[in-house]
Amino acid sequence: MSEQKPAFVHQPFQGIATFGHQPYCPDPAEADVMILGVPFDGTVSGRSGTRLGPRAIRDQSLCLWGYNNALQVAPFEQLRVVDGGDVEVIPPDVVRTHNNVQTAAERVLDAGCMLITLGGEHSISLPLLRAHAAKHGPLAMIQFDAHPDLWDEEYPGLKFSHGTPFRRALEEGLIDPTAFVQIGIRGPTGGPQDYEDVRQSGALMFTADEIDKRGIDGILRGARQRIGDRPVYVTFDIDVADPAYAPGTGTPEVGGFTSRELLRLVRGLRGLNFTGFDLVEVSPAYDSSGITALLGANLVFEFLSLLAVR
Ligand SMILES: [Mn+2]
Repeated sequence: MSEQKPAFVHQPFQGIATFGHQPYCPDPAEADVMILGVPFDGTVSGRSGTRLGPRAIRDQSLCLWGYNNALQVAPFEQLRVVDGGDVEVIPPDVVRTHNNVQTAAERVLDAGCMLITLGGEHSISLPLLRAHAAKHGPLAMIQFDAHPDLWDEEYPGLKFSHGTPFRRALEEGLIDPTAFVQIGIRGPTGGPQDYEDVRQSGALMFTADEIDKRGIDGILRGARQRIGDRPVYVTFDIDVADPAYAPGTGTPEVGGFTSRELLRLVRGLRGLNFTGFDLVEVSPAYDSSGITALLGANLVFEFLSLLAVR
């Protein structure tokens, strides 16, 4: 018999709060996957505070460990995962902050390392998409979100904010509109035009209500059909979850998904040709018992598992 491994003692609250207790390492050449934080909330229109998101997610990630029984993989054993720290942000300057995010992301991708980014607000997906599209070409994208984030302008004359990233991404040719899927959209909008804009963008939109009509498997079937084997970026706004499961976010909308539904939706993406992930809009000041950040940390564990099972 081979020598038995020593019993693993899981001590969540010992040591420095890197993501999932993985080593801090700013060099992507040393890793398969890097976790980066972007503590930026300079453009939010509702409740601010997502700059504290990466830290809260890291805190809650300390309990993550071991084997993912649903996907049958141990991501931290299968992959060299490192925490690369945070991107430098300039709170009042969205353009310079976006440039820093893009530069940091390109550095990771150029080294052949996968990137999972913790926000921060949703505007940061734009520079992340720029970096990923520079490597892979126009991307398929799955957006988990209560809001389409496709506005032209949220504030008159300002093109970059957390309600506009995917309009800009479409204009810049970063997303292939024929392989763009939104899941979980709901809540009041400015008028019927907002949903009409989504349809005209080419996106396949699954509103939150469609889980009752199509079920989780129906949504997954539709999404997978749209995406095929194209390189796909996944952006996950925590407000896709119901506020009962994720109160700690800037723009909560009632009638959202449960944690269990979200885990099934994410796990159901198994086998897609992933290029990168982000998880945004966790705002700890409105959280209760850290449950929003805990859900965020667990979703990142699922993203890692999806990368590990490929
Ligand atoms: Mn969003």
